[in-house]
Amino acid sequence: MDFNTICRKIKNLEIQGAANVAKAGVQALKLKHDANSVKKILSLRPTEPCLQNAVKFVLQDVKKNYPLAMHHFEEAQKKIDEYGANIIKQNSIIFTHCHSSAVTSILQKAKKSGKNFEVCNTETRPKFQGRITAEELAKAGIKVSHFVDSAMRIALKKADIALIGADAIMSSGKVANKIGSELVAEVANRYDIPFYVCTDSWKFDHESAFGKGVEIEKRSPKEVWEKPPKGVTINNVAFEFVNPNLITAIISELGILTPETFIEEVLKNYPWLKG
Ligand code: RUB
Repeated sequence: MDFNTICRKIKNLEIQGAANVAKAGVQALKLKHDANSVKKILSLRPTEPCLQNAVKFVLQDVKKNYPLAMHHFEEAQKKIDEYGANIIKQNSIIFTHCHSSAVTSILQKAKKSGKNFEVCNTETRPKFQGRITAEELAKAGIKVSHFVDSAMRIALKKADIALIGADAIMSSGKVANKIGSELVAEVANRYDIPFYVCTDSWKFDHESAFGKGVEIEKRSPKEVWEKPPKGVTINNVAFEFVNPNLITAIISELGILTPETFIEEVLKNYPWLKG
């Protein structure tokens, strides 16, 4: 793919999910890294710290660090798969929302290692990323029950654990992910269902892009309602924060850790993410 094609696909969500966006972003960076191109890449999904962090890392030395960044993503996911697949119990039900490559990769790994389980997932309006999840898992031979978003409580009540992805992890331990994620967390807590966030730790946002006062990404109203009646304002909020006290643990390449310990470990392992 050429530079402009990658940028277009990130912008219009043909490439979606924080990790895929970051990987595609650094591929674009490898092709073009003059000041304007860098600015363009960073502007595609401005509230995705994984993209921002990966670009920052690669820009230090494009030739040397591009392969290192790709290697990081690959190796981190292998570890996330190991840790995550271990917590999937035989004959259990897993709930997930939206499409997270970290989550689907864990589930595929668990299936390959002989675990038998079922997944309940929600369609995730307005862009229906839940369908990508359902399709991917079904192709891997995993049984999937698909629900409309407003049936989330019913779907979740059936589950033994909930797994979601992350777009950003703040220094406060708050996790940003697709709209609906804190609702999942609150319902899970109400029914004592363990709630895990599955993520590459490069999604840590030291500057806390959202917390800095930057608004959470609001996408086009047209995604929700093509031609709404006059007087109706569409609020297409794409993400929300999950409070750390609702999170059982964060599953990353650094292990299965509470949000607080996760932040400590990220800063220990990747000091360059601080600045
Ligand atoms: C996708 C989304 C995903 C995270 C994590 O939103 O919220 O849960 O990005 O994904 P969108 P991953 O479709 O708007 O990008 O685990 O693949 O990084």
